[in-house]
Amino acid sequence: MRDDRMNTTDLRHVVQKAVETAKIVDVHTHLYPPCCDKLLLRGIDDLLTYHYLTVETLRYGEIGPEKFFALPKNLQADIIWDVLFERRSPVSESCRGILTTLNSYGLDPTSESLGSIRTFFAELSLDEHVDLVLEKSGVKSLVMTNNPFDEEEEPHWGPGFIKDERFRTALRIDDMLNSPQAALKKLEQRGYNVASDTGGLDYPAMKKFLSDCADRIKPVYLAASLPPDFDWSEGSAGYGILRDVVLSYCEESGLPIALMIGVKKLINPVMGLGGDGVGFSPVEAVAKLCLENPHVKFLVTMLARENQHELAVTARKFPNLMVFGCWWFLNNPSLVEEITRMRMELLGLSFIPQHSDARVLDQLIYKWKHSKGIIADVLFDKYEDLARTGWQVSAEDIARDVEMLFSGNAKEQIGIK
Ligand code: RAT
Ligand code: ZN
Repeated sequence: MRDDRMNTTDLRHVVQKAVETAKIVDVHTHLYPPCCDKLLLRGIDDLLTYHYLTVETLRYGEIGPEKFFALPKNLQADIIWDVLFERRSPVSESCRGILTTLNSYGLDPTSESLGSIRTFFAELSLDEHVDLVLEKSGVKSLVMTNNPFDEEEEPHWGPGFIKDERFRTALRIDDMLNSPQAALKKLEQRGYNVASDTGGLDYPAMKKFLSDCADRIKPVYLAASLPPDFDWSEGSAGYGILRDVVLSYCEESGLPIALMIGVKKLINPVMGLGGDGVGFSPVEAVAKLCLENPHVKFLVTMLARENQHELAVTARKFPNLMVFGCWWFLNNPSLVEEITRMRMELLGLSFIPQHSDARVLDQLIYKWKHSKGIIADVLFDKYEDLARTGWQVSAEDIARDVEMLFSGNAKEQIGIK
């Protein structure tokens, strides 16, 4: 029995402080280091034209998607501001995120015009902006999404690309899994020897490509986003590539693979990045993968709410399965709370509760502020439940647990300090 008992008010205060000040390793974003300049989205127009907000705007039917997307970014932002903030209350999570972010800069969106908000951002240099956001959000390092077939990004993959240790790389291999023939064509164009007698599935060439990419950008993991019907059995889509290229490379290199499962791509293509949907997936595929590849580390997040319980139960059986984040359509307070509570009850502290998925630098501020508030509440409730059994946690215990949730577990998985 410990004698440093805390009353409820102190306990709440200690938990809140520990979470608020916790440094974060953000395991999945779409950000870029300052050296990529224009690739890194930032500021009010990028915040407002985030695809989560464009689709919310288009729902009101005041402008059609074709006409909307043909406009320049600042005019799209004007429309979004008008439709979602001026003429309605901005109650959705994505809208609230804009307000939290602006507040954190000391900007008051109820009195400030969009023009003066734009001026505030225009006066920040790129480096200042990055430093300010990382400081405000508490993000110590973050993992990007690096697609070797992205023609805008790949030319930046020089030595400068991996210099800034706050921005870690992840090799995104969707193209290789989803359209292997097209991927191999691109390999050929880049000078790889692709065997013609393999029906477009030259696994050694693909593996060599992965290994060359990894040598260039030193990823902390390989990653793929997968459809709801993703399966892992002989003959299923992408089975050979996953087994003989991706998992084989992961096993040899020791790099984990991050699987993001449950996205129905482009259920409405005209919405672009906002056009994807969600579907329920068979979690057995994840269990089989973990069982048959015991030396590979799997980081898994699933998009459907209905998959969360089975995924957490599956993770109890597999130490090589690390569940992470409340992804995309799940990153809403009610769902983050439900999922985090359930995961903690089933997995203790052995999960990575959240990632930001930020596409715009400034989003780190609100995505983490909102998530941290909920994770702190869940932790506090759990410690209170413990106190009712007579088990007291000390401030040191709390600091240790919080560190695991916000950075320790991630660092261990992806092998960074
Ligand atoms: O959250 C998002 O912005 C999505 O559009 C996707 O990028 C998703 O997170 C992914 O990584 O595929
Ligand atoms: Zn993402």
